[in-house]
Amino acid sequence: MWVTMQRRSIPLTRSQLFPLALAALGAMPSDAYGALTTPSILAPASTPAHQIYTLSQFVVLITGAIFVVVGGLLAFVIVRFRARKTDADHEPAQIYGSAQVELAWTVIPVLIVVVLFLTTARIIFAIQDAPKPQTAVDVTVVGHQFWWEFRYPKLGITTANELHIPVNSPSAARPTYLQLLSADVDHSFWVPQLGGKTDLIPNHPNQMWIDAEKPGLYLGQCAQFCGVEHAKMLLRVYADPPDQFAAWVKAQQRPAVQPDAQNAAAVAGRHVFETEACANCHTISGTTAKGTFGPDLTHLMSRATIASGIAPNTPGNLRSWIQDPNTLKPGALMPAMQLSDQETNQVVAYLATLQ
Ligand code: HEC
Ligand SMILES: [Cu+2]
Repeated sequence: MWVTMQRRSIPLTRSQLFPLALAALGAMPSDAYGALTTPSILAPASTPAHQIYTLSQFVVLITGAIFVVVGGLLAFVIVRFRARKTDADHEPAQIYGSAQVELAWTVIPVLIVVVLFLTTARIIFAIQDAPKPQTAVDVTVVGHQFWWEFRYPKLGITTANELHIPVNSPSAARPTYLQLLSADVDHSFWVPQLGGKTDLIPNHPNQMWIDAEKPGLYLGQCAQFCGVEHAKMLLRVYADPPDQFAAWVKAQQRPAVQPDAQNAAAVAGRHVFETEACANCHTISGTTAKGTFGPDLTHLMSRATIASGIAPNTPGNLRSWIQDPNTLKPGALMPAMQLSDQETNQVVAYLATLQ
């Protein structure tokens, strides 16, 4: 998806419209990672998403029936009572007031609205009040302009932009409970296949939960305008089978890899990183870098993308990013650090060791 997103043209081109149209038809193209290129509300893969989808089908059914009845009556009246050449040229009989008809067109819509309201409220409470199992994974999500911080307080992990959750199985429920916070302005966490939108509001913690039913990558997006780069604040949620999730947790809990003394560029790169301002904004565990303004880079190389899903995590993109983040993501809140070419190469060599 981000291949399409890197293009900056605002009016949708035909090639961009095509996947959208396909998605609308229910035939949804997927990218190399097997994720739907257009995150779709029509392919739920989590309990809350299924409940929302079922509710939306019910609402479409009722509103569709209203459309058919109203549209049908209208078409019938237009045809049946159209002006004819043989019509007398005086007005037809005018009828004023009919208690029965007026009562009907007031009471029936009120009943329909009450039914829609009650079913919606029932689903909202069913999702919100679902009991939290002991085995649930807790994640604190912090929205930043324009990236996501993910902390697993019980597991002692901090990462960014790519959330890993265990896949759920009916025999061993393992939902993930998200505590949603914001470091600056309003953001909104939305991974359509996994659940509804929930806002991240400063000083107002919100909660939601998700439980992917099959392993895979689910894409999402910040769904609340939060500044110039809001559109490039993408979300990637990896639902891992239990053993893979356990392995990921273990790898993330390790402190950062120390660069091999043989790798002179990486050793020099670490020095540049620790002595330049990088260390004020980024954390790399086991070094003097303890900044929290930007993403934790301790296991940078375990992520497939950088800068909130906007570019693949390759040495080339890391280099462009460090030279000037604005080339990849205009408006990003990381300054161009004016490093020399040599320093940039060293820093990239160091970052590339951070498995
Ligand atoms: C003023 C604070 C600040 C400084 C200084 C800074 N960064 Fe950043 N950095 C950020 C922010 C904020 C982001 C997230 C930007 C976004 O995605 O919108 C970021 C993102 C990154 C990323 C991508 C991380 C990811 O997982 O997506 C890398 C790599 C990075 N910075 C490396 C560096 C290096 C190397 C330096 C020093 C040469 C540096 N940064 C200096 C704030 C800073
Ligand atoms: Cu946002």
